Amino acid sequence: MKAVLGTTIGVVALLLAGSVASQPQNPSRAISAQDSAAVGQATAKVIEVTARKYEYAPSEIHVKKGARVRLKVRALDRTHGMKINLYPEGAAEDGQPGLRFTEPQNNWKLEKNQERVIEFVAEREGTYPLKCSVFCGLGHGGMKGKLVVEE
Ligand SMILES: [Cu+2]
Repeated sequence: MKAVLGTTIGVVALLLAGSVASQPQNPSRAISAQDSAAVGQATAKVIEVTARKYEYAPSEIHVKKGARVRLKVRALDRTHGMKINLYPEGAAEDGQPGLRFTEPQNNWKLEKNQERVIEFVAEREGTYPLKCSVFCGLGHGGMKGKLVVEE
């Protein structure tokens, strides 16, 4: 009984020690995450993109692998959309996506004249097709662009 009690106390002590030990780590991790976010924001590559019937400008967006990218997208003439592939052309569409978006989505509605900020880290090189995801007229199916992540 004594041995069991001793073990129980030992386990509780370990758990307490563990939680105490892990507490200082949590704030520091939060701080370092904030710092890297701040650094990321400071170093994000900002690219302005416009959307209108039936094209994006620029139609090809080039970024460097590893870059944090902030697209500022604006629809000029009516509502459009932008859906960006998570995987590069030719890659198997499973596992880690090649683009890591800060929002859990890869498809945005673009209201006319409202700037939409789309932010991601370009993790894997390749060509990522993007296209309009809101029906906008006869040419909608051809409203496409490319995001090219280069080594
Ligand atoms: Cu469209």
